[in-house]
Amino acid sequence: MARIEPLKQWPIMMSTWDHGMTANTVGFELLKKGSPALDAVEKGVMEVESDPNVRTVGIGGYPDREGKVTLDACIMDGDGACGAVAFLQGIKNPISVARKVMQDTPHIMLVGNGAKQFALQNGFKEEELLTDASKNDYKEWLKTSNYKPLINIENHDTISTLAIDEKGKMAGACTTSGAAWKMHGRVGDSPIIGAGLFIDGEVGGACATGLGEEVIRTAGSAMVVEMMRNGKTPQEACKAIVQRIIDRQKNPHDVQVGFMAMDMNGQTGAYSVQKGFTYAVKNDTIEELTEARYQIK
Ligand code: SD4
Repeated sequence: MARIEPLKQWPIMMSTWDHGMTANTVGFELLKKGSPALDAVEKGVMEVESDPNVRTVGIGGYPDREGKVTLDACIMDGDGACGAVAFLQGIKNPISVARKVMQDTPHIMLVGNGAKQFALQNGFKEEELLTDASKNDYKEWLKTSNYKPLINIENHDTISTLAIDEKGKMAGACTTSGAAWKMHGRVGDSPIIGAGLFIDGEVGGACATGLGEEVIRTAGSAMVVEMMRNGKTPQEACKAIVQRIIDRQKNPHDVQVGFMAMDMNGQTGAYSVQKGFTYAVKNDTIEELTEARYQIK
């Protein structure tokens, strides 16, 4: 019997939150020109990192409780190549530093001063990332210094993105300023391969946004990809990990986590703990922003 080939929807790109539309526009243009998925995801999220009005990624991101903007990012492709930086200060585009770590070092992750030193040695410019808006918000926050490390509706919006290029290769990227008012030195899920992002070229990819501690605890993105390997659709796999996270909570209403996934055919899915998680998808026929299904009504 003739084998029916599944529908291939590539090139395709999907990215978290409303600013995912911006990342997709930049990345998809590259995909259409035949650029590799790695370029598309890097350049797509750089656009968001470089926008001071996006308060949760790159320059202009909310600072930690000491008033410092510290950035986390990682990048990965379907062959298992990956790079990451964490607790990086003074460099606007951590995703590009992560890519350099991937391509030019024998390591996967550099953190803090070491990551900064590596960036400066590789031609990245040091910049003030604390904008006037962030300074003002920090001053306001200092009045109460209410440290509530829960990510719910406000203070989040990491950009994570997955893309498949014209050759059918997948890559993904994830970049964030992390939880607002976090402890100095805190690193979330976003730069951790397997937590904030995971790609397996035989199966597909997944990425996360929201309360990073819960994503790390469940090895969230790696788990979604493994569930897809075992037969779940991207949507079913995202739903299953969200349910696992909810089952661990005393008060699931206090927590927001969202996952987004794509298989190697370009079939997409997303799911979140609560209402409000949006994601953008773009290919030749679709350009849309969708609110993910969620578990807690
Ligand atoms: C973190 N996961 O640092 C990130 C924050 C985030 O949407 O994704 N917000 O925990």
